[in-house]
Amino acid sequence: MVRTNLRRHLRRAVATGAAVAALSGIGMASAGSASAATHKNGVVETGELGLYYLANYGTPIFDLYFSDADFSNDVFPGTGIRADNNTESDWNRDTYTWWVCTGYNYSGSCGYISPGAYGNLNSTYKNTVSSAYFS
Ligand SMILES: [Ca+2]
Ligand SMILES: [Ca+2]
Repeated sequence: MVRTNLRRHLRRAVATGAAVAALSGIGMASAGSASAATHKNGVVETGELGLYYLANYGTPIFDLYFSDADFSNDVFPGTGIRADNNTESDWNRDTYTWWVCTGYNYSGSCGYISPGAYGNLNSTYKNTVSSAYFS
């Protein structure tokens, strides 16, 4: 139920920039009934960074609540698809800035995703992200 709603509203937000306000409203409304975000359950909850397998928020989703220095031991939750070097779009649903890096242990090229920001990863980060942290 929650997953379905999130996906529907995310798609709306992507399709029309004007829906961003509505998306925020949904997040606040659900915060009262939902508990803390569940790390790596395939749903981008409040406080998480979502990294998507495909561009334009195509699922499955690798969702991070904690920083992860090495994606090589991760798959997209519920799948056998590796998360390392395999993500094409992002959604920062956190109040912190998240950084994604092309190398392990936050090395290589690192780029930031501001709180609330979402988009397709550019050519530097598309299918190259191997670690991520918030600050
Ligand atoms: Ca989650
Ligand atoms: Ca890991």
